[in-house]
Amino acid sequence: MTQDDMKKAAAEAALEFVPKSGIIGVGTGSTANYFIDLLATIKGRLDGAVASSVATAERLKRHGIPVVDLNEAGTLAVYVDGADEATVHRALIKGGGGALTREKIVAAASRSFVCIADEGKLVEVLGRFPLPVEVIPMARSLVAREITALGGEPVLRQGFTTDNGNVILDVHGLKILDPVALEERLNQMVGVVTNGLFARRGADVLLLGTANGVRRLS
Ligand code: ABF
Repeated sequence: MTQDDMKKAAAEAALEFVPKSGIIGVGTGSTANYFIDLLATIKGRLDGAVASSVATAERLKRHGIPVVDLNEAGTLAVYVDGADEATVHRALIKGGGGALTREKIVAAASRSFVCIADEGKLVEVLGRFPLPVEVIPMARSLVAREITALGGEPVLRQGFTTDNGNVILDVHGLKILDPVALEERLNQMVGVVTNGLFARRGADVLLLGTANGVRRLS
């Protein structure tokens, strides 16, 4: 079984969390793309979807799934999205694709967050994947100094601007033993828009594609 097969299997398992009607949230990345393609097969029962990125909105539209503004959608029943790293406690690092702020907003607006990934994303300690931090451009150096003081090595993502017009610092060299505390600490830094730790509100359900089927953690 390839990594892509495992992503697809996780995406397929997420279909059972799609309600019989209404609007759902849809994330970004290759695993989320598999989910969007599968969602197209049951699109008749949905009123639409809120997208966590411009790229996802375009893919949804190509499949004929109406894209709804979150401000018009109210509370969403479920948000389905991938991750860059996950623990068995369902704490996540997200944002490798740069859409972390919108992803966190859509997750916060959803009653349930179903995370889909291949088993290669499961780690004991978060941090081998560089932690993305979205920063207002004029605060880039200030925030980088504060992150360095915390023991991280921030690297500016070159040639990248977020959908919100900001920059991303990818923080290397972290061993994140207390993801909730680090998420809160980073959120308090002036100039930080969002960080890629989803720990205060992690996934409610984690569906991991493995060589032996889909492992469900909830
Ligand atoms: C989004 O897509 C991001 O939060 C994460 O960075 C990425 C995972 O991508 P993939 O499914 O391609 O590994 O969910």
